[in-house]
This record gives sequence, structure tokens and C-alpha cells, in this order.
Amino acid sequence: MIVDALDRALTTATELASGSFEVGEPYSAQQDLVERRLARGERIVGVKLGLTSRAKMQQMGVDEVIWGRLTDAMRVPDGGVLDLAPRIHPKVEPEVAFLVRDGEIAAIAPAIEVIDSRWLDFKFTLAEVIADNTSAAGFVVGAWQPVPDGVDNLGVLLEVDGRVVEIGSTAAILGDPRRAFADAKRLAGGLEDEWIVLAGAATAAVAVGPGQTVRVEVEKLGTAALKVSA
Ligand code: 0L1
Ligand code: MG
Repeated sequence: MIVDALDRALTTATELASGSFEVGEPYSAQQDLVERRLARGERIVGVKLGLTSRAKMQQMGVDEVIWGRLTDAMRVPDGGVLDLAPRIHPKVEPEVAFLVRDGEIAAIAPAIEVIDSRWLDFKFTLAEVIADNTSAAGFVVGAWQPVPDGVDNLGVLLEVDGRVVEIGSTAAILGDPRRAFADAKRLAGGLEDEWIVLAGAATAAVAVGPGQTVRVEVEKLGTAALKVSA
């Protein structure tokens, strides 16, 4: 069954071919998959939005965002090391993160999301990627700060080994990343205090390899960084 296969792919860092399993209801498959992680001692620390840019929605032929669950095991400290061993073909995306208090936005931070589809070559149907916890595989959150006026058009840079590889704007995140927060709240059926909401990518995702250093800079918010293991 798909949940067993995805969990095996996750724990052995191997890929599955799209179309090899019936997905059924994709969000309940995702929930079952994440419950396997919780049974191994992980804890939910937030949620992520995916397909938040017009370009990614068009690519998948959808007009609604998707969401997944973040666990503590996915978190890489700012400036810390992303271990390649348990991952298949990771990519990084520059994002912003929100901190939840009383169901509202309490703070904002620059962030990096690491996506690592368990589907071969990142080729999947919408149902398959939802079941695969929307490719969630890791994240870095920079320093939290009060939300500045206007976060709907902040410049974003993604650097690998000191070279700028993508330039974008927070406008690419649903026109305003605060919309992603509202969507996360609606889709997840509420948000818990101290949860993190990863709002979605401000540029295309970029594949990373051994020993590389990744840095994201968001105007007014600062930076977040990671180093890929050798
Ligand atoms: O976070 C994202 O937008 C990724 C969602 C899943 C699609 C993909 O793996 O590219
Ligand atoms: Mg993302």
C-alpha cells in the first residue's frame, strides 16, 4: 500500500515510480505517513504550503495550494548541516516563515525549505505529491522578528557557494505571503501556538549537492543558511 511504500522510500532514501500505487484520499495517506514518523518519536512543529506560485500551479494544472506537516526532525539550525545520507535528491527553496501565537502571526523570519520528493525524478501526480507530505524534507528558519509594514514585495536572493542562483520576490508567494498563513490556518483546521508556517517558495527550487553552502537573503528580514554534508 502507498503509505508503506512512501515510508520505506523515506527511511531508505530510495525512489518510487509515479503510478505504481493507488493513492486513495491523498491527505489521509499523508496523515498516516506522518503518523509513522510520530510513532518513531518525531513531533509536529508546524505546516508548510506548497505550489504557492502561479508558475508551480500552472505546471501541476491546479489552482489551489497544497499543504504538508513539518516535524522537529526536519529542522536544521540556521547555519547548520543538512545531512545528505537520508535524502534522495534534495532541492532548496527560499521562503519566509511565520511564528504562530493565538492563531495569528507573531513573527516572521527568512527561511529555506528543503524538498526531496520520494517520487522518481520529482515526477508525480498531484495526489502523489500530497500523499508524500508535499515533498517536505527539511527547513531552516533565520532570526524571528516583528512583521514589518508590507511584506508583499520583498526582494529575495538564493545563493549557492556564494553565487546568486535565483532572484525573486515575496510577491511570488500568493501575491503576499500573509495569504499563505491564512490558507495554512484554513487547510490545517487551525494552527497551534509556537508552530512554524512555511509560506511557500519565492523562486524556483534548486538542486544541491555534497559540501555546498546555501544562503537565502530576504529584504528587511535578513538571512538563513545551511551547509550540505560532504
Ligand atoms: O514546497 C513546495 O512548493 C513543493 C511542493 C511539492 C512540489 C515539488 O516537490 O516540487
Ligand atoms: Mg516549499
